[in-house]
Amino acid sequence: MNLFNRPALLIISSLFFSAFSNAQTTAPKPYGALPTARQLKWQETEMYCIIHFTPTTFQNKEWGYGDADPSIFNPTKFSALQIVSAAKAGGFKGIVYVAKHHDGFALWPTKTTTYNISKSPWKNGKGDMVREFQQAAKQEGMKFGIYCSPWDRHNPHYGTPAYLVDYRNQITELYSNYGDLFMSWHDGANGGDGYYGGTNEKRKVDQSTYYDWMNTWAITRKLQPNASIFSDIGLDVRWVGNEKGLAPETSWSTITFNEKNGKPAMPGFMDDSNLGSGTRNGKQWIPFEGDVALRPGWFYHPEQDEQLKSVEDLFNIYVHTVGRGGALDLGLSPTKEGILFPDDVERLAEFGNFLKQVFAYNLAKDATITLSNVRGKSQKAFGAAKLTDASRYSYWATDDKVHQATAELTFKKPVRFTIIQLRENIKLGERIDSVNVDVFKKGQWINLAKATSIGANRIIRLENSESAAKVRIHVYAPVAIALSEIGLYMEPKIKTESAKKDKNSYKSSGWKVLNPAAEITNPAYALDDNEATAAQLMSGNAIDIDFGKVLTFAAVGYLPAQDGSSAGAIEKYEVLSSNDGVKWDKIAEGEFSNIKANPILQRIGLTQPVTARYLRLLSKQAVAGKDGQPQVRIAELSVYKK
Ligand code: FUL
Repeated sequence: MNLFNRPALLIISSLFFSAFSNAQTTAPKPYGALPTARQLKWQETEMYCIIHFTPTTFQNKEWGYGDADPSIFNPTKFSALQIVSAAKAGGFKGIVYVAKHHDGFALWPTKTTTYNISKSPWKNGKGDMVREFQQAAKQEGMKFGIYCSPWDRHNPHYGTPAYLVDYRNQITELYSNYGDLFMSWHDGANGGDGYYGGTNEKRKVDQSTYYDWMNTWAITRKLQPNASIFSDIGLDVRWVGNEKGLAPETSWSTITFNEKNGKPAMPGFMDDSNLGSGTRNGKQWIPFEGDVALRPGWFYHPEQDEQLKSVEDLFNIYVHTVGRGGALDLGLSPTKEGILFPDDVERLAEFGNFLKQVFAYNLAKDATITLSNVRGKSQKAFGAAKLTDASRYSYWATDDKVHQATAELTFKKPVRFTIIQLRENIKLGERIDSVNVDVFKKGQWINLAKATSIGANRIIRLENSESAAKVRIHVYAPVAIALSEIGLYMEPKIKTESAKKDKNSYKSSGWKVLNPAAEITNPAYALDDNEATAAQLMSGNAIDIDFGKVLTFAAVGYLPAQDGSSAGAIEKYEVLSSNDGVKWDKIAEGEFSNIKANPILQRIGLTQPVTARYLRLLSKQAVAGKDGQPQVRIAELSVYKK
């Protein structure tokens, strides 16, 4: 060989290789809709708490009507720090404070309405709750966000253009004076009856136009460019479609919002059929938030002190929210004293500790990972080490033409795990269609689990722990893969707290439903102590019960159907009692606030105990179902001694 030709050969070959590897070591082209920088920060937050503490707390209601006297708002032990630090101990990274709920009472000294905190006795009218929470969040190193309800049951102008001016001034104040916000939170519960300056009437708004959201949100963007805008159809974050904190198995971070009656979707005005699932290859990157309260309701109710979610409930919710590519927004409810109930503080700490234990060590770090393809053969840029470095944005990538590939994890000895965690590098979009997780057993690969919609985070939680020395992740995508993390974790055992039954509830054995058979289907289901079944009123609007003997009761309970649909849930009710089943006396009436979004047990406290043999629950308004569906559904009816 001519020695002189060697350098030339080297140059040619290195030129060839660098051209080749350049083509292969550049990042894959982004795919589909992409998150903005603001949304990336939000995705990284993963868990935050929303705090409801307004005069409604003092009324023991879920929705204030707008007529509460400000003098009732007077917490005696208020400590924002106690609340915020409990959230932090739970592993949460931010808080959203409800600066104004549907009752219209402003928790900060605003110029926009006299119905505000300065009229309360708390701190002699010199207090500012929004400031208190902002400062506590700052002190604890938590992010801070604000919820200002668009629906306002106090404002006399609600329903007219003048209210929109007030509302915009409110968010302008809130977004100008309380530092950098990570979230701007609105909901879609709008219009209905209320106090409205003493007129006590029903005001309906056209939710497709009334709030002129695009221009209203322009204020948010200008004043708080880093705040992710949440609503049921938010600009940055969407609602998951229920208040249970549960996203469906497949939940894409991209979505195409469906138009309704030819008009663009707006908060409270939409076809909500794909809120949970999102849309594969949807037009926009708008991942979901799952909101759910630690207690059954968003506000504190002493009768719910024994109904806190357990650590298992909370972890299940975590897996169905954070573990499905969205965020968990957990509702905290301070008591009238202005602090969290001690059990709530304890439960948050238990949950935070549990999470720490689950994710303490990624077993995948102990594996040798073999990849079926590595982009440009560049282990350094896109190889196995990227999969366990706990960085969301470093990633294993395949060549452009390779749309399915495997990552094989081999351990020196079998490892036991209950959780498989996967993340995509979402800066490059939601690329993966699906994955199969296989384990090598008795000489062959066996499928252990499958998943779709990976996105920012996907947690597959196994029902039973699995032990294997070889685990394979098989990934399928329409383009090159960009997977950033593989995690295997073993969760510790949880002490299961059994749900406590209300001791004050009368036993329903021997009770009878009196309605004629033609009116009601499965009447006994309303009294069978089984939450999974429901009696259905096919016509008429009342259910009549005979206790078989005279009872003295101080409260009545109504549980709407628990099958995930709120159709047939009573929204406005009357309760009547009778001693002969002929002459009836009204003993209570009112609304079951928020029952449509959160169909939980409703407890009606009577002004004084009633002694009677017969009970009637009358529906004056119920959540409409599809045509032909029952008018009213009743999973359980109960009465309580206290
Ligand atoms: C809903 C409201 O109607 C509830 O009262 C609660 O504030 C929840 C977080 O949002 O839309």
